Amino acid sequence: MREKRKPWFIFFWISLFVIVFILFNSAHKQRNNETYLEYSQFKQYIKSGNISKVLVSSGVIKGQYRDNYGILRHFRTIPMNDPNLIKDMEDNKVLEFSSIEKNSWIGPILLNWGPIILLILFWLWMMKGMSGNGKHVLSFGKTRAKLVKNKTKKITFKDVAGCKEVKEELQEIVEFLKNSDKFQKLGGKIPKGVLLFGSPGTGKTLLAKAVAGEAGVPFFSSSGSEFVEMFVGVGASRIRDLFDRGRKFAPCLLFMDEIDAVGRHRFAGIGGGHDEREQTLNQLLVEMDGFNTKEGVILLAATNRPDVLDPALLRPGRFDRQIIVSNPDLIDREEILSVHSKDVKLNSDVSLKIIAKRTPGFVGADLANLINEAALLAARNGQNNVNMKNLEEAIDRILAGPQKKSRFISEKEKKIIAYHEAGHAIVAKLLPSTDPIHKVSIIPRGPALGYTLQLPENDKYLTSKSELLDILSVLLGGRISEELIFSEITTGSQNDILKATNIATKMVTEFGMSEKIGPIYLQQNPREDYFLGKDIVKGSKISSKTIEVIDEEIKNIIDTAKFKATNIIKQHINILNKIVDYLLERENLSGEDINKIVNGKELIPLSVST
Ligand code: NHX
Ligand code: ZN
Repeated sequence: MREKRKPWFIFFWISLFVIVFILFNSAHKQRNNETYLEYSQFKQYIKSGNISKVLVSSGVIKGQYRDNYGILRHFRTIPMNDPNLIKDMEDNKVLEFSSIEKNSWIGPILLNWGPIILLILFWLWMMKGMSGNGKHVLSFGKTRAKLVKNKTKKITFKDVAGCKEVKEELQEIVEFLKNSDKFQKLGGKIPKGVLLFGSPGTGKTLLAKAVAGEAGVPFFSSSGSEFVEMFVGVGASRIRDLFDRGRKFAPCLLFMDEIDAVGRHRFAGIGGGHDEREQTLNQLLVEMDGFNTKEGVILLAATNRPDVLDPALLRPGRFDRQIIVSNPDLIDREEILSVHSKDVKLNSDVSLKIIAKRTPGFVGADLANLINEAALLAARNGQNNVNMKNLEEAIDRILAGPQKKSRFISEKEKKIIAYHEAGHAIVAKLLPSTDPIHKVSIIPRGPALGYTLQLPENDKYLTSKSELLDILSVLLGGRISEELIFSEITTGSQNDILKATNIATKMVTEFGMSEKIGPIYLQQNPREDYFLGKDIVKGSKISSKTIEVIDEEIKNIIDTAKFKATNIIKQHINILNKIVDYLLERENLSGEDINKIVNGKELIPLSVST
């Protein structure tokens, strides 16, 4: 153990030493005006008959004697190897003499020091609790990174569906880990750190495992949160330990998930920063600078919040490579679905291509969850395989929560819900720049009493201004429909209003879509984490006059969208009524059903019930 580098341990040992020292001292301390007598003096007193009482224990003799003035006093002396002591005492009329057990001094010590000992025990116990996992107290400065052994099944790039480009970029790291000596000879500079950016669930951890698996090197997995502790120095010490282990096992791959937990921008947030976290981050930077690329240790880190990372981490020589793991596209999703459904029996009606099409924005974890939910639904129904219906229900579950068919809803409210959803549906259908309707339902699901689901035809990365305006009209369509039919509005539209307000606000303050404001970024609190942080400076620069214009423009946009939606619904009130009738009859309508109704066709009558 390098004591110098572990202040925490030094403190621990020093305090232990001091406590033990005090304890021993106290055991031998003078008490009740005891006089210390030399052994020779003691013997003289015995011979002169001045000793009245003697208590012999190992290490000390105590007793009472009469001094020259005849006053009774307590004395203490150190025993010597003196076989004649008892005989002398008997000869000189020492009235009482006895010996006591060796360890009897523990009694008074416990009485005096018990509370302090208890305090220490409590402190140790606290430490133990804080370092978690019931590990030994003294190991709390150690990293908890686990050495992941791929003994049973080695994970390779083949097990990672999609992310083709990412795999290509990571291949370079694999090459280096595999042939670290070859690279060394050529004197090439090898990246020390690779940062993976991507939404949660995109498979960053899996990719890291696959890199280690491909290269056939040890893989240490840890999470940034493990390095954030209450006590200053603990996190830093763990970072050091992680790198020490890495060097021992080189060439190897260190993986740190959620690095934003330690790598957060310093001086952000209330109070200007966190001492412990800052120290941990500094230690990480020091280790990254310190270790030699020749050692063959590569740190792979993952985060979904690149914006909060301290810029120092991203400087050359630290995380040289930054790889973006994007959400899977259509083809990736199909691939991922087939990987996850490998061990699931699928009915012949299942088309993973269609499922992939219906799940834009889903990441790997969502898709795994989707397959699992579908399998559970199939099992619940007693089916022997998973069919398309199970998969569709699973999508809806993930998007909006489980159905609540048993919730009792009065006829009056059902009608309101039906008009609300029909309002969304008709506006969505009749406006030009909207996504096709997938499903309209008045069966409660999750927090919603009813819902209208639209799905884009293809993956989309950009949204135009007219599309946004149409989305706003669709969102407001539900409430407008309620208002037109019942001349009354309900509380149910709060979520629609929230979404509409958010979109309109972004249009004005982020997307530069307002004529009066122009292309100026005016978002005050772009991310909640910066609340009261460094961005308040930027945020407060917006003048109150501009804020007024922002509010005005947001209202303008909403009003325009509302006007458009109102016109559509007013002009097609008979279609609206028709959708509502069908909804009340069937509870669910597909996009195809809506198309037919809008085109004036009748729906195929239901054969049995729903
Ligand atoms: C309530 N729920 O809270 C009742 C139970 C207007 C026919 N008193 O707009 O269900 O009023 O188009 C995510 C998604 C709150 C979060 C939906 C939080 C809905 C939904 C309120 C339909 N469909 N509103 C809609 C609705 C409601 C709510 C949500 C959320 C209603 C409306 C919820
Ligand atoms: Zn709504």
